Amino acid sequence: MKRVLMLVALGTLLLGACAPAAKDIEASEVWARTGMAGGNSAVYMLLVNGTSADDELLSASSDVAEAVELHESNMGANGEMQMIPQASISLEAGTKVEFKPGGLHVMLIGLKQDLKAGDEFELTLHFKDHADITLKVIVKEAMMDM
Ligand SMILES: [Cu+2]
Repeated sequence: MKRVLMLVALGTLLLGACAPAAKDIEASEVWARTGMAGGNSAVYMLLVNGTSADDELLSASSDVAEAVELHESNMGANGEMQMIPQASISLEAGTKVEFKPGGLHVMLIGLKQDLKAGDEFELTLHFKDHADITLKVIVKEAMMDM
């Protein structure tokens, strides 16, 4: 009886040691730039697909904005930053996609409330295959414009 209990305890330890490697789709470093009610903001994150299946981010939703879109900022021919709406963002198995100022971002259009540094809100990601993932987003002051 005692030996069985010890084996169970050891098994739990081994499982615990394996846990940190991402075996799922996970988002980290999730933050949004500050914004005013009626204005816009953007959410940035590191999205990792630790599964063995390709997937796609199709859309996102949040209660803090009238509309949420997937955008990519690009330098236009005239030297001005443009934001191009993305129908979806490919997330191949074992890869990561970085959403950052000047690149991919989740655009929050028509904020229903001020987003001040330190505020938190929820954002839900919708995938082609994976179940929805709801994230806690922390608002920060951004150094760079878009
Ligand atoms: Cu945008």
